This record gives sequence, structure tokens and C-alpha cells, in this order.
Amino acid sequence: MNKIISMAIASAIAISSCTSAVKTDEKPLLWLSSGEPAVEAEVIVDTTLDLHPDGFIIRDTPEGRCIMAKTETGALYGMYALDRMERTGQAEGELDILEEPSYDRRILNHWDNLDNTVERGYAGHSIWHWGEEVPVELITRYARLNASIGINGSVLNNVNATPEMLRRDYLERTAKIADIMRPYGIHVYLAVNFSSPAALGGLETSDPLDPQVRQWWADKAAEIYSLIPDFGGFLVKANSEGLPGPQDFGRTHADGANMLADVLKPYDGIVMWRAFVYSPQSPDRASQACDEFASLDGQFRDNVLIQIKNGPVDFQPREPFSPLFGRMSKTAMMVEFQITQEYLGFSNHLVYLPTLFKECLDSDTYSNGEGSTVEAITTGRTYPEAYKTTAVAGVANIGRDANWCGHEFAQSSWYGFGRMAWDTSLTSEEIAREWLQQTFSTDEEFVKPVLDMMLTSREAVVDYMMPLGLHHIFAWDHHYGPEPWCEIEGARPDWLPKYYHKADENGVGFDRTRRGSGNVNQYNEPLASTYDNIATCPENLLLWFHHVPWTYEMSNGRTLWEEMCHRYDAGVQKVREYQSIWNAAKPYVDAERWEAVRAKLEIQESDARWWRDACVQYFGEFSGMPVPKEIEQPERPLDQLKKIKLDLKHHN
Ligand code: GCV
Repeated sequence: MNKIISMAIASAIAISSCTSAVKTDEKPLLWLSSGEPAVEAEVIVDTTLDLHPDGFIIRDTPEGRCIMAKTETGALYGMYALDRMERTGQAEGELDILEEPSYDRRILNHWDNLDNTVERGYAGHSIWHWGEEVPVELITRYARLNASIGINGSVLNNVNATPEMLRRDYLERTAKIADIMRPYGIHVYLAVNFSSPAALGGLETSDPLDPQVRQWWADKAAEIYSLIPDFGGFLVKANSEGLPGPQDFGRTHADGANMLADVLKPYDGIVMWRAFVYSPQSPDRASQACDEFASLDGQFRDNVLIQIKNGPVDFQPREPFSPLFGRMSKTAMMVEFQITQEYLGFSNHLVYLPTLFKECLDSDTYSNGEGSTVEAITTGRTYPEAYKTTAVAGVANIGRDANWCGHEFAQSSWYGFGRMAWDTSLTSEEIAREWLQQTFSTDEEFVKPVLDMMLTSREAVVDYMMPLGLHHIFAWDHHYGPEPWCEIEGARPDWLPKYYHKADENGVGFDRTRRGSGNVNQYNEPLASTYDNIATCPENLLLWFHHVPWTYEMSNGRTLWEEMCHRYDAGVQKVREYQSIWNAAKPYVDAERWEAVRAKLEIQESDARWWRDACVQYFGEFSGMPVPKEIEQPERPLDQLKKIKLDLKHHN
């Protein structure tokens, strides 16, 4: 024991000395009161412990409280955990806690470009400051925040990757960033462009089966690992939205992924190969990932993970889970969530996302009978042989804004992603509560109503934007605000709202039943039949799977048309409730942050009205029925709303 304690003291010193050099007077440390976890406990690092390398034990012994871990990173996680427990009133009494992460790799995906813009970023330019001096303090703060919630990986650049990313000078800079983050247990990964051998290396082809191409990638991997020995691996978007990929050379996704996996294997690197693929020719975009990937099951190397967006289309306010999660048993898969609010009002709307994450993770795929939830599959419980490592990704909502995420409450989705990736059994409520307590106040008079606001906020946004399974009726390209009427000459049909809502005088919604696109058949039974039957399809996904008559009777007795209008209005009313809750929260929050949230809620309320008024009037032209009298009537005529054109880009 003595021997272990002396090791522990040394390592605790090592940990605190590597975290103490940073000034704390700049960007706020959000939920952390200060950078270092200030806990009173003995820290013991014992490499012989039978524990996940990131795991820890917190235990009260007659000699006092101690944190035990197998690695320094595990010890750091234990220290942050105890710090959190102390600050949220959970550290009283005798402690005997053992924690190991649900996923081995808990990764943020930054869609940051080398010109420092951030694709779908709503919180300022890239924190990596490409081409400028490396911002050591900023990155240290970022690393601390991540370590405190268990995030241990960062993909630094946009999946729409430029081949330039693999240039020597960018790799050297990546190595500097990796050096800053290493003490916090964070590994760096890069998104790579599949054409890099030709575009950057000057080869004639990027065909994955060409020996010179393979050699080029092998040399590049050797170069990267010589600079960054603990480099995590590659993220690849291939043959998707115009990006190059193996299909350009008549090869499969497996050929492409395996070629990269082979060159990373000697260094323990992984390939995260995205399944976000769809083509304008497809009659149903929601079916395409399964169409292209399910038959490749078993053909991928064991250091490849297929990275799949939570839903089959694209991070909509509500989607069913992607059926691909239920279709592969010999291939490792990981979920990609979007923390940045591309389809949820950017950083103007208060939307706490762990409820959405949880809804996906808890969905049963029935892949191997009942209980094969997305969580059970991707954490490797359902098919352990297929999972040499497990991972989960979240597209970051982080930028240079003073508050990091653009909206004070958007921080809670970053926090929640990390906490849930660490422990999938935590509830959205537990996570929201501890975030509120650490970020604002532990006073229950404050916590209770604000917690309620957070927990209902995702459903509110679904209601005022796209209730009952409606999806992708956003304004063209930038995706802020409603444009269900959008028509652009020559545009891909699957980039236009009418492809998705299919409103006509008979009804609204995408028929994905066996009589329609047949997408329901990609789900395992009993789900396929449940979704196929309008009477058993969950109402919150009704218009996702069915084209429903306007006069269809809903379970509450209203017609579809009435229910749609009621939902739109309920979303608006909910935001007004949030405004009252926040007004009452004033005594518990500093003036600056209180005012920032108040101002954003004002925008959200106005946007919610915009959504409601635009959608009920637009769809009313098809239903031929008036907006029910009992709800608030639209203020501005549809013609006027159609004229709203925002000059926004899809990156900041
Ligand atoms: C990074 C959607 C977004 C794109 C994004 C793409 C993807 O289409 O609108 O900005 O590109 O998804 O996830 O690859």
C-alpha cells in the first residue's frame, strides 16, 4: 500500500504541475470553477489495477479519501469527478465508486476549415487559429473542459477535408496542438480527403488498390506518427456531397476504408468511415446508407468504425434512428451526433440536446432480439467480437466567442455529450441538473424551473419547427428559418423541402411504407410493421413514414390538420413560458449572462412565431382549412413571410 501511495503522490504532482501554468483570467472555464480539480484526496496511480485505462475508483478508507486509477488520465478523470461531486453536493457520506467509460473513444468533430471558418459554426471562428500563433492558453482551457467531462478525442478539421490538411506545415502545427492536449488525455485525429495522393502527392490516381497510392498513405502515416506518436486516426467523408471516394475508381467503401486501416494498424490508429451518403437519383434519401453499407458487413478491418449520423437523413429536429444500426453485426459502428445547432436555430435558440441523444441511444434496433438498442450495439455489448474499440462522436459547437458556444445554454449540450459518452446510463435530467448547479446556482428555486425548461426545450423546437415527423423544410442552404415552399431551378431534388413534405390536397408526409419507398423494411421486426401501419406508427414520426390525409383522426380526436396547427402553436407558447422562467431566474444569475439569455429567448420567441405562421399558412393552402380559432392566428401574411431572405452562409 505504502509503495502505491508514494507512486500516487508523484503522479498527482505530475498532474497538477502540468495543469497549473495557465492564467485563468481569460475565456471562462464554464462549468469548471477553475482549471484544476481542487479535491482533498490521495491520488494513487497503480498500473496493475484491473480497470479500464480511463477508469477510476473513489473510495473512503480509514486513512482518508483516495482516488485510484491505472493511468494518469484515469486519475485526472477521478479528480474531476470528485470535484464535480463536491460542488453538486454528492460527495457527502462514505464513497465507494468505480467508474469506467461507456465508450473507449469520446470524440468531438470540429468542422473547422484552414481559413478558420467553421462549417455550420455559430460561435465564431476556429479555436485552432490556423495560420496564426498557436493559442496555447485557449487550447489548454478547451482541453481542461473536455477532460472534466471525459472527452478524449478531437478531430481538428472539417469532414469536407482539403488535401492540404496533410501538408507538412499543417501536420507540424497539429503536433503542437496534440502536445498541448496530451496531458489532458486528449488524442488528435484528422479528417482526410480521399484524393490526397493525387491532389497533394501528385500521383496520377487515388485508387485505393493502386500500390503507389497505398505506399503514399503508408508514408503519410509514418510521417504523422513520427510527429504525433499517439495520433488517433482518420475520419473520412467519401463519395458524399461531391467529395471523392473509392467509388470514383470502381471500388467499394470497404476497399477505401481498409486501405487506410492497413496503414494505420501498426500504430494502433483507427479509421472512422462515414455512412453519410446519398445521391440525387435515390427515390428515398433515408434508405441510402443501408443500401450502400449493409451488404458490406463483415468486410471491414477491425480498426474501422462506420460513423453513422443518429438519424437516416441529417440531424433533423426529430428523426427515427438510422436503420443501419440494426443491420450490421460484424462491423463496428459509432453514432455521430450534431451538437452544433445547424437545424435547431443556430446559437439563437435554447435547445438542450442530451434528450435527443438519449432518444437515439435508447432506441431498440431489434438487431439481436429485444434490447439491442443503439447504445447496446455501439458500446459493443450486443456483438462484442465486432468491437475492438468503441466510439461516439459529436459535431462541436465551439468557437472563439467569449462564451465558447454562442449561447450560454449551448454549453450544456457540449457538457451533456461528454457526460453521456462517458456514462450512457446517466439521464438527461441528471446531466442538466449537475450542469446548472456548476454553471449557475445550486439553489433549487433556480434549478427546478430552469431544469424543466432544458428538458422540454428539444420538444418545443420540434413543435414550432417540424411537428409529427415533418423534416427538412428549412430555408435553402443556411437552414435558418422556414421555407417549405422553396424551389431553386436546377437544384438537387433531395435538397429541396418538397421532396420531404410532399404536401398536396390529399395530405402531407413522406410515404416510406411498403406501399411507398419501402424504407420501413430496413428496420427489423417488429419495428418495420409498427412503422408501416399508420395506426401503430408513433405519432411523433407519423409524417416521416406516412403520407397522411388532412382529415386523419389523431389519437386525441383532432384531425391531422388541427393537430399540426396546435403543435405549431404549442411550440410558441412554450418559448413564452421559458421567457417567464428566465425572468424569474434573474436573482440567481449574474447580470451579463442573464441578459444574454434573455435577449436570445426574445429572438427564439420571434423565430418560433415565424415558423408557426409560415408553416400553418403554407400547409393551409393544401389542407384548404383555416387555422383553428382556439389558437393564436398568424400575424403576418404568407406572401410577406416568403419574402424573407437571409444573407447567411453555411459557415461563419
Ligand atoms: C460538413 C450536412 C451539412 C453539411 C455537412 C454535411 C456532413 O449536409 O449541411 O454542412 O458537411 O451534412 O455531415 O457531411
